[in-house]
Amino acid sequence: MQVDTVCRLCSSCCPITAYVEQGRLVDAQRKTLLPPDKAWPCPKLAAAADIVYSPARLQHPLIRQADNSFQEASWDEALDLVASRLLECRQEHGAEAVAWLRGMAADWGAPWDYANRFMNAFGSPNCIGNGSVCHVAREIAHNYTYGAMTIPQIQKSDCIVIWGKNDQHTNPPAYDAIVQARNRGARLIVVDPVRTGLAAMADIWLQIKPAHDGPLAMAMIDQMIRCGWYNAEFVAQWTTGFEDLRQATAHYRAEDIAEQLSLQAADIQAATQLYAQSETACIIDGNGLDMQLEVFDATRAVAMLRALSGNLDRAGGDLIPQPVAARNIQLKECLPESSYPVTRDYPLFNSFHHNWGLHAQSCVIDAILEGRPYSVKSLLVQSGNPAVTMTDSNRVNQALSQLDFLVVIDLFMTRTAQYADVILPASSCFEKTQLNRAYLRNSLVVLQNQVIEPLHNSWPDWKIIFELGRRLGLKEEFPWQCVEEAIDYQLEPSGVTVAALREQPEGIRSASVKHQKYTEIGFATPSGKVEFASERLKQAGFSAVPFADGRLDNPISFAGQGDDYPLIGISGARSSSFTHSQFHKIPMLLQQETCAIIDIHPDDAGPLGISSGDQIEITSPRGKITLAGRTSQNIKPGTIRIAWGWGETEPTANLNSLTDDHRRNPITGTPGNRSFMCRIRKLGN
Ligand SMILES: Nc1nc2c(c(=O)[nH]1)N[C@H]1C(S)=C(S)[C@@H](COP(=O)(O)OP(=O)(O)OC[C@H]3O[C@@H](n4cnc5c(=O)[nH]c(N)nc54)[C@H](O)[C@@H]3O)O[C@H]1N2
Ligand SMILES: Nc1nc2c(c(=O)[nH]1)N[C@H]1C(S)=C(S)[C@@H](COP(=O)(O)OP(=O)(O)OC[C@H]3O[C@@H](n4cnc5c(=O)[nH]c(N)nc54)[C@H](O)[C@@H]3O)O[C@H]1N2
Ligand code: SF4
Ligand SMILES: [Mo]
Repeated sequence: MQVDTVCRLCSSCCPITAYVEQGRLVDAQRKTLLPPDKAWPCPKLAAAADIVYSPARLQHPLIRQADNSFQEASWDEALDLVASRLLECRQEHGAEAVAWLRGMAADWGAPWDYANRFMNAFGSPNCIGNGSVCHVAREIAHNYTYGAMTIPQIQKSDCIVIWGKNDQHTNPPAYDAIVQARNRGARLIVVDPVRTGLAAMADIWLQIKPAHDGPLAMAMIDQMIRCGWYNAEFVAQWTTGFEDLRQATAHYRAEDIAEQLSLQAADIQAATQLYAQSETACIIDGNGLDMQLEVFDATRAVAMLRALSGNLDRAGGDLIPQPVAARNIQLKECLPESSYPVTRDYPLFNSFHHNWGLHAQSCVIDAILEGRPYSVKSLLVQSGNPAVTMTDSNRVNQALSQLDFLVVIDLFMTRTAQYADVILPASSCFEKTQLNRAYLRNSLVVLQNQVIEPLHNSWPDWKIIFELGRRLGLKEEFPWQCVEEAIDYQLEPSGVTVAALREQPEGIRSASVKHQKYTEIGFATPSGKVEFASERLKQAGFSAVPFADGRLDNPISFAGQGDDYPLIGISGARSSSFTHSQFHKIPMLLQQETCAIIDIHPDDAGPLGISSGDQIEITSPRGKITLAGRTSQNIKPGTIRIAWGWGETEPTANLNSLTDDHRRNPITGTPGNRSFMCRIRKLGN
């Protein structure tokens, strides 16, 4: 039997066909426009059955005993215990002392809405996602510029700019599209401090100094304006603040600043000319801009290039999405007016989108450890592994151990779950039907279909939340007996149903794709135009224009701490074989990548007597880790690249033991765990 569904082993949400024999998942293939032998393979999907049937899967609910061991329990026992402890906590400390912390795994679609609905109905404003270190921090910057996060139209583009993204490892459908575009002659510009596969195939690769993307974008804007390489008609009619932007960019002449970005002015100029003078051009921005202290203004400056070049919302440019008309089911209106979330200090980030909710995740740790702005005593962690993936692991681990009550909903016994009082075993993505946000974003709805029955005694996330809600007296809020009912309710305004989606596995388009929609409805900003200068930001005490003060220095964690930490540590890159902290115990995936590696340029390795294979200790002001060294020309001298995600299986290689959560972006609360100062030494010396 074969089942059309969506893979959720990572956030790419690829449409796939799953093959089932006698109720068992045996294989899965990604659907692609390319011939199968030409499509980029995904090792995680190839290992899907090994992941699903891994002997390490959690099989039953577990409850911690007085002697600290875990005892298997029935769902009734476990959920009754969770419900009674949450009610006790609410009684004693108020509902807001209960928080829900979400990782990326169970999706940002309906499962995110269910968690928000649950918390809002319970009375706590604290349902918090991890978007401050992921793409939501970029999304707000797009939003403040032209009202929505754009989608690059790779297939029809003459020039593709890849800015801090590595689709070859993180998004195979996009990678296929880039390769296809390249084959038909599209030009490629890559901005990345690392020589990735995409950088190697680029026409122009700007090997930027980590975390200096904002000034680079400003230099490109400066040149476009000075050379007249911008769409003057669009700018005159559809933008505000052009003159303010022009003045700000005067600080960022390519000739003056190139050296500080580790670039050549001529390369910046060539990239700008290619981008600006291509008939159509799109920009794919990525996680290289996230987790940076300057994420907001850097992304804003990049976003402004799209508007200046006239590529906004046109074929081959960057599409303003047409969201599917879905019901907002989060029940935010249930919260008392006086309540405020632990993320209170980031009001713009909290409110920029009608259903993104809260994402300044570091605030949860502040609340647990420091009672700031008030104490969180009980925490539910769903589909995330904060002990490894959140910034400054020592601080996070201290917080997890200090909680009165911790519930973890996961497939595996993670480092986070080890702190839990109750562990609830979730079903994998192949064991449940789900509505993903990726398919609510832009007109085409594709359903993630259940492929096999839930394994062991696991439950899908939706069922765990609905059942827990009902135990807390929220029967009216969770009336649905199956997920199909819930999805149909949410999709009702669009007219799309689960039954229809199952009939049309390629998806249902809720609206036909339109370009230049702004000519009819404007942009979703207060002025209805693209805002080079934002009055909203000014009113909130921030600079209306990005980088108006001409700043260039110190956007890296621990910068300015002297010679003790001379190297810039780059977090990443992601590997095709793993999703963050996941799958490092799956033998088939481990075969391809056996251990955590740090890349060091030979110029840095030589004087320290380092050769490939040596054990290298990396130290930052927060901690130390040890990884296997590899000399590499893929990075510049002065930078090292540290493998991501190994902290789950190798705690001594946990990258976030090095990162800093003190300094954060003032708008998004984003710490700088993508780039930070550190030092290295060869062990055994
Ligand atoms: N230094 C540094 N820090 C980073 C990053 C980095 O590159 N460098 N990346 C950041 C980014 S972009 C992100 S998104 C975060 C990721 O942070 P997390 O979301 O915490 O990352 P994962 O390790 O993928 O953890 C997901 C957990 O969910 C479980 N899981 C999988 N599927 C399901 C499911 O269907 N239901 C439930 N309940 N659980 C499930 C998995 O077993 C796993 O334990 O990390 C961030 N932190
Ligand atoms: N296989 C796999 N796929 C995944 C994931 C996974 O863990 N594994 N995670 C999923 C998630 S949650 C996310 S957020 C996406 C992220 O997907 P991507 O956005 O592709 O993220 P990364 O590969 O972490 O980083 C992208 C590139 O940014 C570069 N970079 C680092 N520092 C800088 C900088 O200062 N400036 C610039 N311009 N570039 C920089 C890195 O070298 C890297 O090549 O991937 C998703 N897909
Ligand atoms: S990239 Fe691979 S693991 Fe991620 S969703 Fe697509 S097929 Fe699944
Ligand atoms: Mo992410």
